[in-house]
Amino acid sequence: MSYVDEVLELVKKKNASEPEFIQAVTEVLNSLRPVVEANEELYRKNAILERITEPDRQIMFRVPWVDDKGQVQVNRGFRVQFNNAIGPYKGGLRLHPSVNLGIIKFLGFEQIFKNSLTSLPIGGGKGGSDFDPKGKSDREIMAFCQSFMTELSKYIGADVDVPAGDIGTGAREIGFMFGQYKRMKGTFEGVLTGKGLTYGGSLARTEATGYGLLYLTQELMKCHGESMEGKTVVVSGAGNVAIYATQKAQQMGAKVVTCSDSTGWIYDPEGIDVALLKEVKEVKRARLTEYAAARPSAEYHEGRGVWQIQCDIALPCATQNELLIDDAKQLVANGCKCVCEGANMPTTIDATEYLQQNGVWFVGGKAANAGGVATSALEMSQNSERLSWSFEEVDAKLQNIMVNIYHNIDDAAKRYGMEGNYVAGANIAGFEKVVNAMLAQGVC
Ligand code: NDP
Ligand code: 2IT
Repeated sequence: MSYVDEVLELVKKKNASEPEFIQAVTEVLNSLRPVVEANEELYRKNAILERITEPDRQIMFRVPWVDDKGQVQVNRGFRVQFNNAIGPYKGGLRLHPSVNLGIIKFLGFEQIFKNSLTSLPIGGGKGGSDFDPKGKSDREIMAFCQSFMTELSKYIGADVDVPAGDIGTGAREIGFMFGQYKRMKGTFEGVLTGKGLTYGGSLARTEATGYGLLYLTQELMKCHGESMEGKTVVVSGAGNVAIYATQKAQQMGAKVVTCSDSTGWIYDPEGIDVALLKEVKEVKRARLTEYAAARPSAEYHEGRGVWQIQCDIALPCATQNELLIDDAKQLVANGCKCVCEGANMPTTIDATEYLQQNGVWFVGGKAANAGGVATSALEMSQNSERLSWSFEEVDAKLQNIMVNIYHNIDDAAKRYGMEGNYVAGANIAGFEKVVNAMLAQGVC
């Protein structure tokens, strides 16, 4: 049996109840086959694949908090510190009722390769809780965040592990958590990113994931002799990534005609009104029905359905496994040319393969959504030097990083005879740097 197959078997056996983690590892290891085969003896002797698929540590803890009725509630908190070969653990905190250890592990595992691709010194980690922020008052959110950070503060630090936002965790939650960390530790340090601008946050971090996704997509289109101008774009999600992806796509001259949330989706043939979407989602924290009610050109549909709309470019920006094989078939049938993932693992493995086999330019989240964490690393740099850079300076660095990521993954795919396979290119380019660092640092 090949080394890759051996380790895949082992990972499946050891993590049998974690389907998302197995999915993420299967995708990565399968695409690393040519690199592993070229270095099989060295990697096997050093147990590189066993080590990279086993987190340094996984922390699970109770999060008790009191709701507005005086009732004590209990959630489960997680932090998976996966790999710090190239820098302190770095990755977001997801607050969503679906969160479990397997989901946090898949996200932490992907973060290793994504963070490596940014070219900045950050390792891979992820955390969160099965807490559901929906419908909670600001006081309840604060009570949860304070309790969560009371325990998490024991394991993180500006040079140890630097969490940030993800689904359900935005500026409000980061603020409450930062305040509690400061109380627990008595130090004002860059222990979280995505902070408010008045206490160490970076300009352009809010926009960075969505903007970065479009900078990479634009470069991909350019390298195929195309531009964003006049293209029809379908976006899923209506959160941080989706909103700023939509905004940047429109600034580039494309028309974004959909968005979605956990209950339904919008088709707006005149183009999504970003100011209205921001008002509904960022300010009112309301359902998309409110968007439809305020916008005569928009249709609201219950359930899921954005992938059935005709488009040139599809940008999944909501959550994992939201673009399935039938959606991939529909996209291809409708003439979609390009799919770039704003979310983490939104496309299933069979859907990814179908898109690739049918000539769709497909860039996975590890490359396409790396702009968020890259800008987090820029926030860490600013915190370290106790300075703040202008929006233009951060945005220019972000653009540069995303263009470089595209060329690095394209080159890595070509080096291994897989031109156009950006999934393999991203995994290989991300892996090479981490492996070099692991080998240099010995058995640890
Ligand atoms: P938000 O919480 O801001 O938004 C998430 C959006 O997706 C919401 O519109 C939400 O609907 C929808 N959604 C969430 N879960 C589901 C579900 N199970 N089914 C259908 N819709 C769902 O999160 P982000 O925009 O920050 O994150 C979106 C994706 O991007 C995630 O995969 C995240 O890991 C990834 N990502 C985020 C980065 C960041 O910097 N924030 C960086 C890189 C990747 P509703 O409004 O109803 O809650
Ligand atoms: O998935 C991701 O890359 C994020 N949620 C952002 C992580 C970060 O540390 O900014």
